[in-house]
Amino acid sequence: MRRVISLTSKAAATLSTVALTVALGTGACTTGDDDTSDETSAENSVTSAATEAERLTVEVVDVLPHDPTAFTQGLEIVDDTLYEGTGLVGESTLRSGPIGGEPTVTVSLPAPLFGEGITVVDSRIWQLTWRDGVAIERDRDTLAELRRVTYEGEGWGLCHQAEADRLVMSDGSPTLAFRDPTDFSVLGSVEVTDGGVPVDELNELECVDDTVYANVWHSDDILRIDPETGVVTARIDASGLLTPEEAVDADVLNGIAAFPDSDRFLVTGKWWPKMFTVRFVPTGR
Ligand SMILES: [Ca+2]
Repeated sequence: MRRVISLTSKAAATLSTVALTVALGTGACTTGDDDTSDETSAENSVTSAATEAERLTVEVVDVLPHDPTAFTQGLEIVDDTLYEGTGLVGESTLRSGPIGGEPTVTVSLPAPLFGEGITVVDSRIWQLTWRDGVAIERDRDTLAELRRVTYEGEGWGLCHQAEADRLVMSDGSPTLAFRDPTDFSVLGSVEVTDGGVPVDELNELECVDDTVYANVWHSDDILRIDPETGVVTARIDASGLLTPEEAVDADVLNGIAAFPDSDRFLVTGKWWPKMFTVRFVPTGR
């Protein structure tokens, strides 16, 4: 059964960047002069920084259980296995297992480490920490710690671009850093902008081919980003997934994992009781 989540004003109300709200305006998709722009295809990605990002919403395909005690900071699917990193001092973990099932492997991060984004790189996993300046490399199967490297600044989201063979890392600012997946050294960076306005608080990331998706902290928005230019090509409204009752004990949306070779994504949030398999579709469909 499919259920379409309609666009609400909630996402706009929770945008952390006021200037961004102004830049976006209040209208629907206005990527051209065509009056039928509401039907603009998701495939017609915007390529110019001067053009407004496409407006998309989520179509729920399936609902799966999620550990409501998991303060989700990283979510990724590889070969039918779901990897989830969680945060908070003394409660941080990395876990792996079947999608929608109980984790089969769980490891804890000792205090004072505060777990953040994760990503799989071949047989290894990188796990960030928030303000500890430490990235932990782990064995993908056992999740056992292999080594630690240090970095400057905060760690938020992380994903791996296989073709470019580089990590993409967020730190709460509008800047995405590119890092070497072997030694974690900085290879470069890009500032993310929407309509020319920098977008900060980029959080959990997901790399899909040459595109990067990012949750925006304190909002229900997911951004589709061209990492070469930093341009936001689509803004996806993922509000309304939880019922008001479910949302009472839940924190923000955070966690996006692409199903391999599919147009579907798994999304969840911190302390959310559910995960949602969704497709991104044009608003108003
Ligand atoms: Ca992810």
